[in-house]
Parts: sequence; structure tokens; C-alpha cells
Amino acid sequence: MENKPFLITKKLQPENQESPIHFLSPWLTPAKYFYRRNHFSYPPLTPRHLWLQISGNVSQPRSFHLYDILSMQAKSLILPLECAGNKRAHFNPKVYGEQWKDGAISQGKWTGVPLAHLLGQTGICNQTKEVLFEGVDFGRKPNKEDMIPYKRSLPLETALHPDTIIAYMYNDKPIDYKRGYPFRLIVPNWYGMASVKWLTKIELINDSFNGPFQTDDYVYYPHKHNDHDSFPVTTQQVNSIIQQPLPFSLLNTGVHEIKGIAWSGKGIITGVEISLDNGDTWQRTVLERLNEPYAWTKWSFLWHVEKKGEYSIYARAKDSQGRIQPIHAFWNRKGYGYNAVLKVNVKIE
Ligand SMILES: Nc1nc2c(c(=O)[nH]1)N[C@H]1C(S)=C(S)[C@@H](COP(=O)(O)O)O[C@H]1N2
Ligand SMILES: [Mo]
Repeated sequence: MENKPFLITKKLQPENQESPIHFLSPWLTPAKYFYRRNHFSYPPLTPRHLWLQISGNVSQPRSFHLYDILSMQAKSLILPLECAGNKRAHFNPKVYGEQWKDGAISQGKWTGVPLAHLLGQTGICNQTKEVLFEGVDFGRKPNKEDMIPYKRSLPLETALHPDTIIAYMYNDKPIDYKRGYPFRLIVPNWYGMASVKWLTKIELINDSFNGPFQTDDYVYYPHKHNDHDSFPVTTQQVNSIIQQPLPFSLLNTGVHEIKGIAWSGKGIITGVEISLDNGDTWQRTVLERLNEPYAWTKWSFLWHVEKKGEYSIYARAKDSQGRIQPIHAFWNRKGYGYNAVLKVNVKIE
């Protein structure tokens, strides 16, 4: 029988689980291996949730039924969703929050309709600044009395991007319950918090939303003891992982394939280099890409090694915006956007 990987539990309530990313090679992560990140318990759904309400600064408020949306011209995008806290466990000094290692990222095919198309039917009033998205799930934030829904906004410009979609399928099947059925917002290039699950309400507003998932969480706070110089978490950093070999592997002399994936929230990956001498010299790897603007890039390198001993393998990705993974992480109090070069130690014996 073939052995199968498992999700890695980080928390049971709410359910937070990491993808076994080191053992997945398909371009599309099967739904059962997709990481799970929830702020609240899974919401009870009723037939009412098959309606998507658009209100606020619109000339014609409307509710779209799932059937209305299914009848519209669909679009599919292959892209990774990555939690802003992915790799948080690597920060030094340590930061509070879910101690994600490298698996709070998964990639798949999302199908839906551009939000811009729906907004074309409701009209958009002048002065609209942001679009607010609300999920069905709700609960309390630590030390807070009131029950709040999961709710975040996007700048109007991002909301109107033709690739910002209201998705209803994942990998050609209806989005499953835990992943946001029936509607899920998908925002390419942005960290996962923007892609609101169980979407039921969309509201156009003419000011800046300042709910807790916008102005408290998902903000980079560069200082430990004050909020100076803070700025919001938006698009993904340039980043990569080494999938194989695994850290602290014992290997024989000979040829080994070093491989992994790389991604960026700005432009495309233009190169991934590895170093086998603690960063003194870097060698190019072979890239493999899909004809998809947002999908991750696979990279691989054939390593011929005859000398026994301990080695550190480093990988760093570059994107078409000229960004490159740094050696030192940008430390921030809530631990978002970790993208420093990581090393994988192996021993050849
Ligand atoms: N309604 C709702 N949407 C949500 C969240 C949530 O808790 N509730 N979590 C967000 C965060 S932080 C991430 S990283 C992704 C996780 O999506 P997944 O559980 O499908 O992996 O969903 C985002 N959308
Ligand atoms: Mo997240």
C-alpha cells in the first residue's frame, strides 16, 4: 500500500493545520492536503448563505444566488494561498502566535467570477474607497467581550482587479465546507487573510475599515514595545522552500536532487539559487513553470557530492521586481511575512 502524508495539527479549536508541503509534488494541492487556518469555529450554514449580498455605496444593491453566479462567465486561476504567519516559527527572537513552520501554504485551481463583473451590475458610487468582505464565521477575540465576524476590506482598485474572483470551485469541485463553501473571495498575490471564506456580505464604503483583522492583526509592527512604523500586511514576499532533502537527512555520496518551490506576490520568480558553502557562492537551479501568472515555480538542482561530511543547503529566490530573499528576517512583533533564507543541514556518510 502506498504511504500517504497527513496534515499537521497546530491547534484543534479553531482548527489550524499545516500542509505536509515537503511531501507534495503536484502543481495542485489535493483539497485534503491544503493547510487550514481559522480564527473561529466552523460556521453553521443555512440555505440563506447561498445568497451573496452587495450593498453600501452602490446604485443598485443586489443579492446574487449561487445559481445566478454559476450562470456567469467563469474564470480559473492556479495560485498559492499562503498564511501571512507562514514560517513564523523561524523568527528569532520568537514571536507569539501559531508556530507555523513551512506548510501554511498550498496551491490549487480556483474557479469563480470576477468581483468586478458583479459590481458592474450593482454600480459603484463615486467616493467609494474600499470594499468590505464578511464571512459567516464569528467569535470573540482574546480578552474581548463582543462577538465579531471575520471581516476585512480591500482597496477599491484591488477589488476591481479582473483576477479578484468570487470563487465557488476548488480543483474543479465545489469548494468544500471547511474551505469556505459556497463562496470564497480569492485575491491573487495577497497573503491568505484577504481571501475571505464563507463570504456572504460585500459592502462598498467611502472610508477606511478599521476592524481588528485589519488594524490590529495583519499589521507589521517592527518594534517589540511600541507600534511605531507599523504598516499593513498585503502582498506576499518573495519566498521559497527546500522540499527535499529534509533537514538533518543522512545521505550517501553520489547524486542527490535538491528541489523545492518558490513564489512571490509581485511579478514572477526569475531565479532560485542554492549555496552549499554557507552563502559564499551561489549556483543557479533549473526552474519549471506553469503558464499561469500567479502559480508557484518549481526548482531543482542535481548535487554531485563525493566528500563526506556535514553540509548546509541554502536556497534563495529572486522575483521580476528585483526582490531577493534576505539572509536576515525582517523581524516584526506579530511574526508576519518571514522570508529569510533558510538552511537545510544534511550529512553525507
Ligand atoms: N471567513 C474567514 N475567512 C478567512 C479566515 C477565517 O478565519 N475566516 N482566515 C483567513 C486566513 S488568515 C487564511 S491564511 C486563509 C486560510 O484559508 P484555508 O483555511 O482555506 O487554508 O483564509 C482566510 N480567510
Ligand atoms: Mo493567515
